[in-house]
This record gives sequence, structure tokens and C-alpha cells, in this order.
Amino acid sequence: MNFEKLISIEQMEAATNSLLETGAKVGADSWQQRVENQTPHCKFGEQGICCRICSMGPCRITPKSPRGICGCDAHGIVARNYLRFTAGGSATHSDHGRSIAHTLYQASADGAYQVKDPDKLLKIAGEWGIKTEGRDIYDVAHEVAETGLMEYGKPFGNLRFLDRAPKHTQELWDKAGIAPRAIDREVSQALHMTHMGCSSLPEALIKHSLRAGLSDGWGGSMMGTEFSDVLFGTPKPIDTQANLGVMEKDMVNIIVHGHDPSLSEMIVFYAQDPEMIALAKANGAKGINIAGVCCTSNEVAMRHGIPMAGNFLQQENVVLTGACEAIVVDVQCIFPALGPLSKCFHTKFITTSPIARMPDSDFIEFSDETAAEKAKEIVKLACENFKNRNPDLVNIPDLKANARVGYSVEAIKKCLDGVTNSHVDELGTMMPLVDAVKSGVIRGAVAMVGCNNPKVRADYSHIELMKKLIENDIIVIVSGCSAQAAAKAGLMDLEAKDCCGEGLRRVCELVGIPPILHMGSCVDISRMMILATDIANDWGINISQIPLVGCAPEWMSEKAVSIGNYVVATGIDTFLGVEPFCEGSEEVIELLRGESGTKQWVEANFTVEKDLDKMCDLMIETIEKKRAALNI
Ligand code: MSK
Repeated sequence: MNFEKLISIEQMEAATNSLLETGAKVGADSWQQRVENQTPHCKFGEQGICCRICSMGPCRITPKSPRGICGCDAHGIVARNYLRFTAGGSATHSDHGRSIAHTLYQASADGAYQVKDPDKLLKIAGEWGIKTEGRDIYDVAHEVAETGLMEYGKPFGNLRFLDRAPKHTQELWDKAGIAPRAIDREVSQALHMTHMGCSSLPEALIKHSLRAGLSDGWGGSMMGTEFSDVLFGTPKPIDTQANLGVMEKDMVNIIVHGHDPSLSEMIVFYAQDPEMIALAKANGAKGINIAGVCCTSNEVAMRHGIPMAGNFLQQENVVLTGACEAIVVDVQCIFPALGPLSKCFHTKFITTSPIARMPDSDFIEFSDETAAEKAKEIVKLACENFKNRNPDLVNIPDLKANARVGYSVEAIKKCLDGVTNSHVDELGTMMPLVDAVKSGVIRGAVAMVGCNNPKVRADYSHIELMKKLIENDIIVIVSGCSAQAAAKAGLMDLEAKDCCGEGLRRVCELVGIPPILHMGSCVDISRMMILATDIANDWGINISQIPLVGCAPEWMSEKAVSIGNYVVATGIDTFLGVEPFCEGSEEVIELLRGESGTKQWVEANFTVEKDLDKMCDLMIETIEKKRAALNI
């Protein structure tokens, strides 16, 4: 394979255009149209200098009015807005983690949810000092779940998972005063600090942004990842396919979209139920096809090989194919536009969570207690809807790529163990990878994460950056919608090794991995924190010294800002392709991107670069500087 064999952005855009033509026939709205309607964006909002925290305003900062009515200047307003943005993301990821903890608490030997990875459960119990010997595994599960839930509101102490971080990192957090305490406390304090009449000192607000981010990455998100693995299995490499061509013309297509695997796992299970398959056939279909969008897609792809129909900006496309019987959503990243859009087709838009209620949807409330019954009801509804499909509107783009996904930290170690001879005494370590980096066979790594954003040509940044990085012998680990961008293009095909530089190609061949490693959904960026920790510990250096950078070229959500904060706070320099509404304050920019703020506190900072080539060069330069500092 070479770059020509990949599915190109132009092919994907041509497919989208053809789907938009179908949409136009039935009067459908589209995000492309809405972007035009919303352009240009409000300049005050873009620079972060609009304050509507109290009702004396809204206040907007201009050269003629440099302070709001309360006297807050642009720096305080920008920093407050930044902290609120972070808090929104941290709350969202962490609430996802809380929901999974509740599911673990409900697990039982004969219930809908069971413990699929008891080893991981016992490991967490061991870390948390929970007795395991002679106990029923479900007793342990319930105590671990309850202890995890207490992490959200405990009155004293720091988060338990912080002990997993390298000693040096923990010391930095303590020194900077940003070690997170209870998860909810950091979000709550963020809202308190930003209330009218509280903090307006940028340094304090940015420090708390890091703390609220850390309570997500080393708290709520880590809980979401770990407990999902306990319940549904820790991912292992598995083959799947990606892009809109995974939808099947003759089958009932059910799209699962959102984030929480508690729902999608059940839908996947009932789609295999002979009774449901018979129902699909009775309604004229050949069977049932499940495919995913956004992070739910990552969850079920890594554990079951369920194909990935697309990422964030393709959610409308799946309905526009005219072949979607149901789009079933839980929480986060769901366009309200799916309601009216689904009404232009036969598609059932099924919302399931009280957290994400939307007009023009069928609300079937899903809970741990009624999981089986509700999942079956949803699959049944989709099967019965097949007969309502209008064949004249069916247009499934002929785009489909192979992908190998499911590289949890445990899976990466296993792959590495499989090829090492010299480290037989160190099975389960990162040393083979460290050796490859030290020798220069691999120059370093980029952790590429995040969404799509219409401000950036959809998927273009992800894919072009990945291509250049692997050509330069830099391995790329991915999660979220960035992961799906890679999969859709074909960059997770094992054959994509031929697109790499000589060194990375040899490693991919030897280890049997694609050059872009799929580590999961957006909560699974916590896996990357553990990976970095293991590398630092095995290598005997600090995380900030590893030739590793973070990158979110197309980010858009509050969650992504929270992620950026915890990735930087963990010591990883991070590159963004979209500005996080800070340009209105040079003080805030200095704290986040300069040498005197986060760089001093946690040894890493942000770079915002909208020029793709420049961003790629800067990432490579940073990796090479870290190599030089290590004398490798
Ligand atoms: S789904 S937060 S668009 S990665 Fe996690 Fe994708 Fe970003 Fe949502």
C-alpha cells in the first residue's frame, strides 16, 4: 500500500456531496448550510472577551471599554471563560465515568452486566486497598464501584488514581497546588471561582483549569475507562472496517452514537438474537447490521469489531444514506439536527438518556435495571422500520477501509512482548518500545486526539498530519474521532506500514501492528496517560522528557479543552489546530503557551498553530529537541 491506495479526503468529500444532493431532494438541512448561516462568528466570543456571568452585562471588552461593569479586565474575563469551558468538559467526562461506576455496582453473575475482566478488577481493588481474598468477585466489584463513586465527593484527600502517576509528576502537582481532590469538587470550585465577585487573577484561574482537567483525566475518565474494561473486557487487537460503505443496503442498519458502552453493548447483543434476526427477515431485510458513530463506535469496534460508519461530522451522513433504520444515541456529541433530519427520511432517532433529551426524537429511557428489555425494544423498533425505507433515497457511498483496532495499554505490552528476545525477563514492560525510540528506529510518538470542527476541513488535518508523521518514523496513537479519521482513510490497515519511513515500517512488520494505534474513545485518553507513565517509569525519565507530544488538530468540544489541560498537566506538550477563545488576553496566552505558566508548573505547554505544515514541523522539532536533550 502507498498513499494513493488510501481513501482520500476528496473521495470522502465527493461522497458527502452526493449525500447532500439526496438531502436537498427531501428538504433536509445540513451542518454545511448552518456553518454558512453562522459565519462570520462573533469576534468578542472568538477572543473570549464577552462576559455574561452576571446580569449587569453582557460586557464586551474593547479599547474604549477595557473593563466590564464590575471592573474585570480582559485577562480575568478570558481566564474565567477558559475555566468554565474546562469545567464543562471535566463534568461531562466524569459524569460518564460515574455512570459506568453505577453500572459496575449493578453487575451480577446472572444480570445484564457481568464482570468480563476480573484481573483488572482485582488489580484496581489491590491499588485501592480493597480486600479480595476469599470474596465473591461481585462483592469485590460492588465495593470497587462504591469506592469509585466516593471519589466524586469525598471530603478529604486527593484522588486515588493519582498514585499511578510517576513520583516526579505527583511532586509537580503538589508543588503547583493542582493535585485534584474529589472529582465533583474541582468542577464545583471552578463554577464558584468564576462566579461574579470571585477570582479574576489569570494565574489562579488557569491553575484551577489544570486541576479540573486532572480530575477528569486521572479521575472521571480513568474511572470510565477502567470500569468499562472490567465490565466489557479490556480491548485487544481486532479487525473491523470503517467509512460509510459499512452500511448494508439489504440489512436493517442500526447506528449507535454517543459515548456510554452500557447502551451500545446491549444493542450489539440483541442484534445477534435469533428472534430479532428473524424479525428483520420478516420485514424484508437479510439481517441486522450495527455500525457506530463517534466514541460509541470506538467502544464497540475495539471490543466486538463492530464497523465504524464515521466520526463526528458524519453523523448526518448516516441518515442521508436513506438506509438508516435507527440512530440510537446516549450522551455527548449528538447533533440536535438529527431530529428534524430523521423526519425527512424513515429513520427513527432514538434518544435514551435523560441527560440528552432532544426534540423530534423517540425517547426510550435506558437504565441499568431495564437494559435488556429496552435494548430489545429498540432493536425491534429498528427491524420493524425496515419496511418503511424508500429505496429511491438509498445512497450508500462505496467507501470502506480495513482497520485493526483495540490497542489498550495491556494489548500494546502484549504485542511488544511477542517480539522481544533480549527482554524476556522484563515481560510486560515498555522496554522494547523504549529501545526502538532510543536507537532512533522510531523517532518518537504523537498522541492525536479529538473531534472534527467545521472550522477545519473535516478529517484533512488528522489524515495529513498522520501521513507526514509516519513518513518521518513517528508512531501515532489515537483516540476519539481522530481514530476514526485514520480508520476511514485506511491508515489502520496493517498494509499502511508501507506508507511509513523505513524504521517505523520495520517495527510495524516485526510487531504486526498498523502505524496508527487505536486506543479508544475520548475517555480513553486516560489510557495514554498510563502509557506515558509506563514509558517514563521503564525508561527512568520524566514524562516531559519522552519524545512524545499531544495533538488535537480539529478539536471542538469542552471535553477536548479539559483533555488538553490534563494532557499538558501530565507533562506532555500539546498542539492545537483551533484556538480555544483566548486571543483576547496576552496574559492568558503567556500562561498557556509561554515559558512562565504551565511550562514552569508542569513542564509542558500548548501551541496553537492553524497552518498544518507548520504544526507538523513544530511537532517534529519538539520531538527532536527532546531526543537531543536525552542525548539520543
Ligand atoms: S466523540 S468529543 S467529537 S472526539 Fe468522543 Fe468525537 Fe470529540 Fe465527540
